[in-house]
Amino acid sequence: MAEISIAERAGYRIVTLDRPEKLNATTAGMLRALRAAFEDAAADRACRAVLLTGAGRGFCAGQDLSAVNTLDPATADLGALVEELYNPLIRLIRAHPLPVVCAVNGIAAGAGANLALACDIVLAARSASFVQAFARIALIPDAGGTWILPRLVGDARARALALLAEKITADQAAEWGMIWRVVEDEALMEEAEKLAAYLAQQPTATLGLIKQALNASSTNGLDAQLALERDLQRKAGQSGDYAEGARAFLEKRAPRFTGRT
Ligand code: T3D
Repeated sequence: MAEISIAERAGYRIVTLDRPEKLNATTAGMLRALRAAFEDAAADRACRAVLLTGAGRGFCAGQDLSAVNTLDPATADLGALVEELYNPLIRLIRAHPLPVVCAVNGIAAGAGANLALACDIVLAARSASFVQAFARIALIPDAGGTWILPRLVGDARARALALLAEKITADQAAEWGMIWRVVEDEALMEEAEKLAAYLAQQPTATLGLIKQALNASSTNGLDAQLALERDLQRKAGQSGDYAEGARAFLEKRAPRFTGRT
């Protein structure tokens, strides 16, 4: 069973984690389906943004822990699960050519929190919360958490969040720069869809280049980053969308971007 649902909209797709009775805790099937959904979106020329959210009262409670009863610590290899299921998904979202919006509708725990934080623009409902739940069950933050958290909130806060596994509110997450914005619960999906629809009309190929540059900046020195900006700007400048954007500005009209290079 896929355990996600996908809704088509004009120019974008909504991917919904769909196991509400378990707060959308992830299973192997769900993680594989998610990966396929992001790959399909990247391959579809009509799709120019992706919106990820969760069904029900939670966004995602992290890895489904129900299989732990059959776990044999002597032979367990959670590293294999992380390598096969989480790592490719997180890499895919970070490097995705399209902008990925996340609407966090409720609790985002463990890998569920880090799945949300891997997205490009994260909105959260005022009642949502985030918890790096891993240490409570004697695991380390995965799904990119140890990489992305310190970059978003700084080392001191990342350490406390990971070591204490304390839940923080959406307001606190926004104040710390962990997410983009908090919106009232009842307005979350409307705002998130508005954002995805807006992005879907922008020069999306260039937005993909912007993501590429920002991703590289975490490991590049200034010289390497300047060289990358030169190369990516060359690509951006050769896109029809640049010509259209500049022409529209001069003609004092709204641009009509195609999202192609
Ligand atoms: O394979 C590996 O383990 C490696 C990868 C690890 C990645 C990870 O994500 S590790 C972290 C796993 N997640 C957690 O530790 C969080 C566990 N859940 C919670 O702490 C709480 O459920 C929440 C704080 C998220 C929400 O609390 P609350 O009180 O709002 O809801 P609840 O009553 O605890 O949960 C509602 C139902 O969802 C409940 O089922 P039931 O009793 O009504 O049938 C609960 O058991 C289920 N549920 C919630 N989280 C999980 C889960 N079932 C399985 N796995 C879960 N992670």
